[in-house]
Amino acid sequence: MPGPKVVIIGAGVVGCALADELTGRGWTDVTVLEQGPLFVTGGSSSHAPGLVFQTNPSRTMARMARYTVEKYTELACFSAVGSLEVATTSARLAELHRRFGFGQSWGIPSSVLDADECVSLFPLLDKSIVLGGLHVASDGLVSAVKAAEVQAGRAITNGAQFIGNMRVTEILSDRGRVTGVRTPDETYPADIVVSCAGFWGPEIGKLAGVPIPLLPMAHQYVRTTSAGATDDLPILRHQDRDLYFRAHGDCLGIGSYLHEPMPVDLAELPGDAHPSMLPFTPDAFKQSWSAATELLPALRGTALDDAFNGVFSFTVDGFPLLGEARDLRGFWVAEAIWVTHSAGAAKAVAEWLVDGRPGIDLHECDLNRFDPAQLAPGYVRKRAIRSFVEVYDIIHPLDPPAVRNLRVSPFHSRQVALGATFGEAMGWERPLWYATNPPPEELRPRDEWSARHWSPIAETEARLTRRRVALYDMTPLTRLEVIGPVSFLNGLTSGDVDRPVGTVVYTLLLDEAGGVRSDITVARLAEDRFQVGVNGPLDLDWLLRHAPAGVSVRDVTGGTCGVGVWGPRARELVAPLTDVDVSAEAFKYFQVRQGYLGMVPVTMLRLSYVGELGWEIYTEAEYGPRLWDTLWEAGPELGLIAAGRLAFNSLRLEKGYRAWGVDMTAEDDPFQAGVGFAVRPEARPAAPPDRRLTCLTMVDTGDMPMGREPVYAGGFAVGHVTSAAYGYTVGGPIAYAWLPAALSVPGTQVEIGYFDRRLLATVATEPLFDPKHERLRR
Ligand code: FFO
Repeated sequence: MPGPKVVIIGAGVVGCALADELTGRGWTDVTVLEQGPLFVTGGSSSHAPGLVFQTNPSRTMARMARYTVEKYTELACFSAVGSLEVATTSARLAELHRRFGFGQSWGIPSSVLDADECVSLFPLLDKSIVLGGLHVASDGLVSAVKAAEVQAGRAITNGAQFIGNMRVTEILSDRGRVTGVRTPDETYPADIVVSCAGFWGPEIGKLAGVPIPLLPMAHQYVRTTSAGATDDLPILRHQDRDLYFRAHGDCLGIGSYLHEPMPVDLAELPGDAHPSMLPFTPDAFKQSWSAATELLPALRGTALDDAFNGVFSFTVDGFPLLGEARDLRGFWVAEAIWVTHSAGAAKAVAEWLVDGRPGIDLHECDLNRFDPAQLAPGYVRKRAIRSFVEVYDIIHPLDPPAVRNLRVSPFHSRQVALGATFGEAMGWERPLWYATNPPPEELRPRDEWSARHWSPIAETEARLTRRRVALYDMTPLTRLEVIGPVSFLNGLTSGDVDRPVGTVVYTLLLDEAGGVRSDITVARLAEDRFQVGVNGPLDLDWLLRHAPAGVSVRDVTGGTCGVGVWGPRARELVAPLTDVDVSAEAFKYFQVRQGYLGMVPVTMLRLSYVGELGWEIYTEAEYGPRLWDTLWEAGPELGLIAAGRLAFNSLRLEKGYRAWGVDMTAEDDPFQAGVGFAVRPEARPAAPPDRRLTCLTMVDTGDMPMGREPVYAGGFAVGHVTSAAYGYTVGGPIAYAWLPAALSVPGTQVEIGYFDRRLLATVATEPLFDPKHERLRR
């Protein structure tokens, strides 16, 4: 069985890697069409400088890079010269310690060096400006064209066909399924078309009617004359000045991101052999040159030998675009992938195609991860340009993105009036805290990094939620309306959702291998009508993919809104305002009712991600301000406050509630992740999990991890932190971490790596707060 008929568009390093990975898995009917010549195609691979730095905050990106190194080493296309990132500022040195931590978390060994050690690795450095460095011995250099050629060669041996100078001019489809591609002279029928067109992706996307949110940009690369380099020099980054370096024999190559962003209009690319190598703009390089000579004084005696502005892909969030288009089945994309991740991304896509699921969690890279608003060309452009500018910047996980106020809830003006500081998620503005709430009288110390985009007011908001009642904006939570027989949802969920009308069920979407694709709430509003609370566009995608004819699945998030009204006084607040009987007997935990709140028609779900009595109250957007005001005006006697995401996150961690995509992904099964209770009894495994999402309590030193930090036991990295927050009402910092089951035993002592510090932590019995769920059920 040769597998389905596959056409790959593009024979750059990604297209070739994919052809190799597919044919290696027995899908041998693979045709690769390349608009340029083979294998110096004229795309980004043809001029890629080939530096591979594996360290990345993302575990998925780090693992794709690690596989790329392993594979290209095996194929003799990789030279493991190692890498060195130098720090010339104390902030950068701290950042290198943080990056060392990512390496520990993801299994990429590295070490932080002092200035002397840096110079002995890279003798051309001016020691007087170097404070230290990060050395990754397994990083190095790959020739992208050679890697493409070698992988193509193996694919050809296994049955693939490569055709150069063959431009795809049409994508053929029939009733929402791809059927082939056309070139000027020929038609190539196909069951599956994978666009590996790199920065030309948006053009191919247009042929298919599929928006491809990437922006081609030029960046400067030069080669010096003889600079006293040697081929064994590590690759070098000088992030404080947006530069990188590699040896070419005794010359140096210098890449720069220090210049103004240069977005490229595809229509204006030269039609010659190197369309992606634009003329060098020497003026734009002046600053880079002076920064380069400052770091490497030997460069002062050299000249520029060869220089160009090379075109490559940028995306809004820096992640690649992988997966199948939602609206054109069989049309796949593997784009915005740098050489660094080429083989790893190709392997994941090949597994996804052949096995039906990628071997690693790809939610950060999924083509369908965006809300429609995030596909707007202006949005893509603005955010991609920011990605370019910030490529080597020290990025805090809560730093605001380039585009703000794209989506605001109907409560926005009320929140502004209350002094909200907003964060952003999926285009939505979300209050982090409200300045009109007072900070606590006694301020606890907090380290500079975790104190960014944070306020001590979070403590007040958390405490008052537990003591009185608080309003949380739930509008950004993705909500789907599903209309159809219950068998549809019931076939996709881990637990039974065929419960009486008026019931809400917390349940999981599991993939074919039992991995947690999402955790959702299903509220049965009528026999065949459901409101489903999910974790974003990928869940919509999953339901649409599985929906049979006659079932309607619709994202109703925009156009509706909602508040969480939570705290011990929630019932006192809501009862006088609504015709719904909210007594404990009539409206139980995990039930849903519809009625009015004041004059506003509402759907009320009795559940709480913060672990308190109360309701999520939803309505149509036009009633939003009235909904908020109705609650707010009734609030003063009860001490109602508005509260933000910082308090929310602290409270949910006290309660042990998982955040999908952060604490657990499709790589984890429900029992490892601690949500096995949501799985039907007959589907539970016999063997206990080998690793567990584990609750840790920490000694309060003022240091507060943010997630992704390594966890050490016996001197070795044994796991990583997923989420952490100060638990105000449990009286100390909390971290959740993945640990081997043998260590996931209450009382076990571990250490969390945070910058250059080790923080003591102890495995705790969870949840830390209200383990009997008494507060929710009263
Ligand atoms: N849907 C709604 N309506 N509200 C939410 O906050 C969320 N989520 C995600 C996505 N969907 C949502 C789901 N996460 C619980 C835990 C995690 C959740 C949602 C709810 C929860 O209440 N768990 C309880 C009850 C379980 C049960 O009785 O079956 C528990 O674990 O004890 C927000 O991210």
